[in-house]
Amino acid sequence: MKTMRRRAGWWMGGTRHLPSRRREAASLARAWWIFLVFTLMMSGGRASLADPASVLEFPVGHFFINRPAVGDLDGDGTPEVIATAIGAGRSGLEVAMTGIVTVIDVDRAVSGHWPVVTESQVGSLPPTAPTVADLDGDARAEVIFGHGSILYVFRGDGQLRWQHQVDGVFQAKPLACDLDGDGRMEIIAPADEFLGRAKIYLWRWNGTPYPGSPIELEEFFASSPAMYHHGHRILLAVGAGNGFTRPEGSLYLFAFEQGGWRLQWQRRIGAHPIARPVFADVNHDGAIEIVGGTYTPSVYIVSAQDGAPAPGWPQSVGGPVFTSPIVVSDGERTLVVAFALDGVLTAWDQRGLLRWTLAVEPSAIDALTLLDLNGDDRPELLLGTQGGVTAVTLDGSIVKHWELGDYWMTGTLLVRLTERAPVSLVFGGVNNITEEAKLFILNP
Ligand SMILES: [Ca+2]
Ligand SMILES: [Ca+2]
Ligand SMILES: [Ca+2]
Ligand SMILES: [Ca+2]
Repeated sequence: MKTMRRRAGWWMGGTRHLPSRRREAASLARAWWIFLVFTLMMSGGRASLADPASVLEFPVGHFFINRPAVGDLDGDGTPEVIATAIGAGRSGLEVAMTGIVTVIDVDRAVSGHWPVVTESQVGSLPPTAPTVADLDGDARAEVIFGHGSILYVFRGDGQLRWQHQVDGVFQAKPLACDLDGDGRMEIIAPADEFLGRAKIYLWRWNGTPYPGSPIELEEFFASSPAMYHHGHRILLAVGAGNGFTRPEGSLYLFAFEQGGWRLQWQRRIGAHPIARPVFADVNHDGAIEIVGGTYTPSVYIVSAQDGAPAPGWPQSVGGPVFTSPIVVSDGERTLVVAFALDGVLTAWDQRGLLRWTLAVEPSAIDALTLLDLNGDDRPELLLGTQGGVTAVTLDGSIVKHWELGDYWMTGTLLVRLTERAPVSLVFGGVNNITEEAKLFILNP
């Protein structure tokens, strides 16, 4: 089998075997990790496979790393890789932590002021995953993220452009989107408020508050928001809940109309719809659905029109669903794949009929990415696991596992680092023993 041959031919120096010991995956600290790593669904791509694989590793902090982001920070036409992690080490009883943002260019030294370190925040909250977008249209991307109660916007050269402090805590990856079509992007960032109400803040590119900001939700915690352009309207979906021990939770749908957000509907959905929602026409009827996961644990699909559950949904799974489910369709057949905290991947058809389940590592708690690894025009699923990265076919079998040592990996990002380069897999990992955070660039 082609894939097996490739697997046999793959080798990398210094690789260790997957540890047989499985730490208590759901320890509180790890639960925070899981809770905080919200990620984007990736669109499909194609890699050219050449043996052997090579891997580059860059130290970027300690204890925690988010799924990296990519963007052209200096306007030279090639992308840089951006990672947010915890910056400060632990010393004695110190609990204040900084965030650190590191920028990597694989070909040359990065110019500018990177890495940057944020102000200390009390408690061990890590920074959010970074959003990289050209806010002001000068062809140089800005880096946007939250740490503690502060939202930061850095220019591509690492100079602080602006920052804002709020009452709540930023824990979900912000969004950047041109809401009003003026060619400059707005920022949408949810902030959580324990025993209060989560708020969704909106700012213009230059840091001035957007009219109608913030939008208040009823629950404490908000998921990373998802945006969808529907004709001339922009839809915003966000899940919200009151933590892991309380049953309340809602999915909200807002539409951007006449310069402001209007609530279309709010739907009670399980306990804490924590995975970032996904817009997709799951059943090919031309009407959009919203797909997501909850802490309950379940996977839901509802109509974007009114929030009504789609026939056959929700479906129960064996553990909380922090990772956005992925919807794959070949035009006729649709597969909805979700990953739960018990380490099981589950695939259903659009009506919720079970297609397959597959047990992988329980620590794989981040994004699912699609990549056509072997060029057969059917994508494979890529996911970060404890120890490396795993590729799974849409039929539910593991075709490849890259072992990278005793690290807890984030989800993967597919990046063409230069115009002619093949696709690289970019992801973060935290060492299980030393707690060092690293950025990995794997050329498969
Ligand atoms: Ca660049
Ligand atoms: Ca810019
Ligand atoms: Ca705008
Ligand atoms: Ca539909």
